[in-house]
Amino acid sequence: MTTLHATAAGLVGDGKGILAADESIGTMSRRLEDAGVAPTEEHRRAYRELLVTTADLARGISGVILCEETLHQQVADGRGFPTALAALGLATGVKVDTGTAPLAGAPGETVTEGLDGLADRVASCAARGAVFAKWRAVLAIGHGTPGAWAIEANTHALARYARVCQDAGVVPVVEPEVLTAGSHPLEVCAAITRRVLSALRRALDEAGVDPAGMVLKPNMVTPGAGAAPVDPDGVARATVEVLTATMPDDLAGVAFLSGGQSSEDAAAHLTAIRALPTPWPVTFSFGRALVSPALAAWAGDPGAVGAGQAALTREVGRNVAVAA
Ligand code: 5MM
Repeated sequence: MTTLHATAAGLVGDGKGILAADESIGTMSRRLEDAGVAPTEEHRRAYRELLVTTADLARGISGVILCEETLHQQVADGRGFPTALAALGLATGVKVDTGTAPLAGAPGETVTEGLDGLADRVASCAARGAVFAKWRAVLAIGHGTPGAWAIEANTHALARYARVCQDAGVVPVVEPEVLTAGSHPLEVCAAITRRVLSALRRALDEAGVDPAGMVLKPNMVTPGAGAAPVDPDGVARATVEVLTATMPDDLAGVAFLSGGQSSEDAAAHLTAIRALPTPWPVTFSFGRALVSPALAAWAGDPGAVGAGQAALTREVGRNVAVAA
C-alpha cells in the first residue's frame, strides 16, 4: 500500500469521519455574525481552536479540513494548527479551491476556480503539514440546470485538481455538490447526481486519477429542501444506487457532505446508507451538521468553550459508525 493509499484509507476507516471546518473567510464571517459574534480573524481562529481541541475528537474524527487562513494560524500555545492536529491524532486537510465564479456560456451557473498555480499552492500546503486537500464544485437544480457545459467544466476542474494533488502525494477529497435548494422530487436529484458523477468518473479516468488514493465527498440523494421528505431508507437506497452505478469499486471511500440538512436528518440518512452493502467504506465529512450546534452554544463567549465542545462531541457521536 502506498502512502497515498494509506492516508486515504485512514480518512475513511474505523467508522470515523472528516470534520469540514474550511468555511472561506466570507462564509465563516457571515456564520459568526449570525451567531452574534464579531467576524474578526481572532474570532475565526478561536472558533476553530475550540473545534479541534475538543477532548477525544480523534475517537470519531480522522481529519479536519481547514481553510488557508487557519493553516497559517496558531492555537493558544503557539503551535500551528497542523502541528496541534497531528499531536491530537488528526490529519490536516486544506481547501484549495478559490471559490465559484460565473461560468461563461452558462447563464446563472458557476464553475469552481483555483487551478492557476495550484501545484505550487498544494506543495506549500503540504510543506505546512497538510496530507489531504478539498475542492468543491457546486451545481444547482433548476429549470434546465445544471446544463451539460456546467457539469463538464466543473468535473474537468475536479479531475485536474485531483491529479495535481496525487502528483504531490496529497489525497484529494473530491466534492461535486448537487445543492438541495428547490422543491424537486428525489428522482430528479438522483438523475442529476448520476449525470454529474458519470461525468466526474470519465474526467477522473482521463486525468489518470487513482481511485484508491482519493475520497469522494458527494451529496446524498434527497428530495429538494422545499419538497416533501422521503424516509431514510428511501434516501439510502437511491444514494447507494447512484454511487455504485457510477463510481469504481476501488475508491478509497465515500464521505458525505451534509448540504444544509438538519443534524438529525443527516445522521439518520448516514445510518441508513451504512446499513446497505457498498464496495467502499462510507462515512461523513459534514460541516454544518457537525458544527452549527457548537457555534450556537459558544456564541463567542470564552466561558462557553466547554458547551461548544460538548455540542460537537454530541454531533460527532451521532455519526461515528460503531463496530458491529
Ligand atoms: C465548511 O464549508 C465548506 C466551505 O464552504 P465555502 O467555501 O462556501 O465557504 C464547504 O465546502 C463544506 O465543506 C461542504 O459544503 C460540506 O459542508 P456541509 O455543511 O454541506 O456539510
